[in-house]
Amino acid sequence: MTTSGTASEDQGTGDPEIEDLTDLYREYGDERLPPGQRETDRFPVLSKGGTPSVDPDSFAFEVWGAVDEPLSYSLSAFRDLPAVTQRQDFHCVTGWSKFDCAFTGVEFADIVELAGVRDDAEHVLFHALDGYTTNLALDECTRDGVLFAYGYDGDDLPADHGGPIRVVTPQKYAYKGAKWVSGVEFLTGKELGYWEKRGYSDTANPWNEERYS
Ligand SMILES: Nc1nc2c(c(=O)[nH]1)N[C@H]1C(S)=C(S)[C@@H](COP(=O)(O)O)O[C@H]1N2
Ligand SMILES: [Mo]
Repeated sequence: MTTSGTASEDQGTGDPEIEDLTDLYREYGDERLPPGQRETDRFPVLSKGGTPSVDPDSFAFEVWGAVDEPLSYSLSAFRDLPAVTQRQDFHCVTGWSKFDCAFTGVEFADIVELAGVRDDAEHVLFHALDGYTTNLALDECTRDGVLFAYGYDGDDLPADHGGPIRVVTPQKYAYKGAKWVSGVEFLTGKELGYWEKRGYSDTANPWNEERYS
């Protein structure tokens, strides 16, 4: 049913540059489709408000908090960082899942290295240009698949889907992936994000149906 394997033996698209992370579910459950989800071929847009307009020339991606080296990147500097392209699945807490999304971007773990994240950092709060925030434990963010993505299916990430940069979290419900992400704050103590403050799960594991808190 699913393809698996390393990038070099990729069977899904035949593109050796694309790393296949669609078997990541095996760590969490028996089925690729999490319980209570239905698969869709579309890629619906789900936002709490409208799509913010972003000026690519003044946009800055920032990293701050419990770090030795706070960072600030222009969009072009961010796109010059080492990047990966991964095929991964996308699970919205409202019940739809989209398989085989090809996202290109910077691995979260690379940002941890670049910023010199301190040993006492245990949590992360993502900040977005529409005022959205979402939180995760740091050790969840450094797993394979968590990207600051700026490409989708070989093109720039569309604005409705969070361009210029969004977070993707294939092992979590997609509200953990901030669209229009403007920065990431490393924290020693947990702070809840927008939906987490409104009753959605802090941990958000789809294979355990961790939808609400
Ligand atoms: N900044 C921001 N990020 C966000 C949201 C939002 O409203 N604002 N919605 C979240 C939710 S609930 C989901 S399911 C996904 C939807 O991403 P999509 O619109 O690309 O499908 O984005 C998540 N990230
Ligand atoms: Mo969602």
